[in-house]
Amino acid sequence: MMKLYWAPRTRSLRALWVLEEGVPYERVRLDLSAGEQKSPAFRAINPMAKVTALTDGTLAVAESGAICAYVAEAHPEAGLAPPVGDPARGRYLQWPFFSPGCVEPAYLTKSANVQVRPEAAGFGEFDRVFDVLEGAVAKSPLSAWRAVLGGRRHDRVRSPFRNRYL
Ligand SMILES: N[C@@H](CCC(=O)N[C@@H](CS)C(=O)NCC(=O)O)C(=O)O
Repeated sequence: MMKLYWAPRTRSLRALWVLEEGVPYERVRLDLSAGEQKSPAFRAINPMAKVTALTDGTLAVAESGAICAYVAEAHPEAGLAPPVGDPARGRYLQWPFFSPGCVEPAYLTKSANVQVRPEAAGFGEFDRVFDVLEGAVAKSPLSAWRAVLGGRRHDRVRSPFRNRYL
């Protein structure tokens, strides 16, 4: 059985959400304020000492986007991702990379008031990131998640998930 190491109000929510869409798994909650993410036992799973991480038998995967992709591939019967060869797969792969690659550095540089040349920054500039995101969402309110979930499970995104984990 897959085990997800998580903590509330963190990036682990991405992986938790995908698992909640219909894959059997076990949750292991870490207390970040107590430093449980820095324990030797957890560092053996994720040497970055950060949530989130997933184990599946003897293998371990870290990085929330990678975990989402791993879960979808390990459980094709759950219909979480467009199969290889499906034209929807391109957009499906785009969004898990867009968050750590564009959204997070855009927020971080803005909140730290750091100026970067748009040509040098992978995310360009803050407003461009959110224009692109809003454009995708405007096409269809759930388009990003539709992409992530392969257009099949979007009817379930308003599940009790929010109340349980946010
Ligand atoms: N790129 C990683 C980010 C992991 C990350 O930054 N985790 C934070 C919570 S959102 C964390 O564990 N912070 C606790 C610490 O650094 O001690 C992912 O997407 O999984």
